[in-house]
Amino acid sequence: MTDEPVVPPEEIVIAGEDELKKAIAEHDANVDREVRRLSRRGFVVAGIATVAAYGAWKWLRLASREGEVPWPLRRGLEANEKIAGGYFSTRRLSREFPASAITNARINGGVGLQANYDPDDWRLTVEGIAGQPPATLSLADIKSFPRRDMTTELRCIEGWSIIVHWTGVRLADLMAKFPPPARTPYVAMESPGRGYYVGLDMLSCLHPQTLLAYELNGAPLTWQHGAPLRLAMPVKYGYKQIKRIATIRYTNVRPPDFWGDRGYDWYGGH
Ligand SMILES: Nc1nc2c(c(=O)[nH]1)N[C@H]1C(S)=C(S)[C@@H](COP(=O)(O)O)O[C@H]1N2
Ligand SMILES: [Mo]
Repeated sequence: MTDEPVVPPEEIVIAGEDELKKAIAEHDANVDREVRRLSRRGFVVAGIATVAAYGAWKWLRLASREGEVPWPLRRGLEANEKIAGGYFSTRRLSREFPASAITNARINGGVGLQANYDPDDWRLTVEGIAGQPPATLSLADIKSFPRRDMTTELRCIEGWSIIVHWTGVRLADLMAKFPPPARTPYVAMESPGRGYYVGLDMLSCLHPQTLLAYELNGAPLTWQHGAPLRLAMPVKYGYKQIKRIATIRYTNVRPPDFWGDRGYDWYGGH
């Protein structure tokens, strides 16, 4: 394979990005306040970062349907949550790699996936669109948006990383056609039946390297990689990159997150 020059994607200019940042910070602060309210009710905690993270987790747990899960302390990730929220910029790009850097794909995490499904039956529902009922899209509808390619790192929090060539459409392009109400801070994504689910901040969703991907390393996604459509989001760890997305929902309430509910940092940036 000959190496193409690595061209950075063109910038996305978000009208009112600072305002949106403020809205996300305000909503995050509400989560932290709720956390502190709960922590006053007798949680034993060490340090403000732990208070916030534990509370946020507790708060998210209340909204989750999962059973009791022990709380693994992950101080590094708790610090990460604060940093990721405060300093994120859609202009800070993840590194892109030449084709020669692509590594073998790995499969990790099959929650919410099944082998025997018919991609023709698949639809994506977008909920919470400003002033409009939910939109239902087929894969052909998704492919009508401009095709984007990128070769980026997929980093799993378990300690491995691979270089992947992704093809898909920018989430920001889809969101321009189906816009959220102004200053909406969060986006929830779910696999069919909510088997797997992630919560994302709006700025990360508008990042130019956040793709709804339908191909991996030049071939249509296999079911293990999340066919027909999954998130490719190099600014976040793998656990945020939900496979087989069925629902995208804009929301003012910080959405629960499958691995967030199990103790990982809600932002999951790196
Ligand atoms: N639906 C679903 N999406 C998921 C997961 C999962 O279990 N179910 N695992 C996540 C994790 S932890 C990682 S590291 C990546 C791995 O993507 P890959 O299997 O395509 O390498 O998928 C993410 N998306
Ligand atoms: Mo992962």
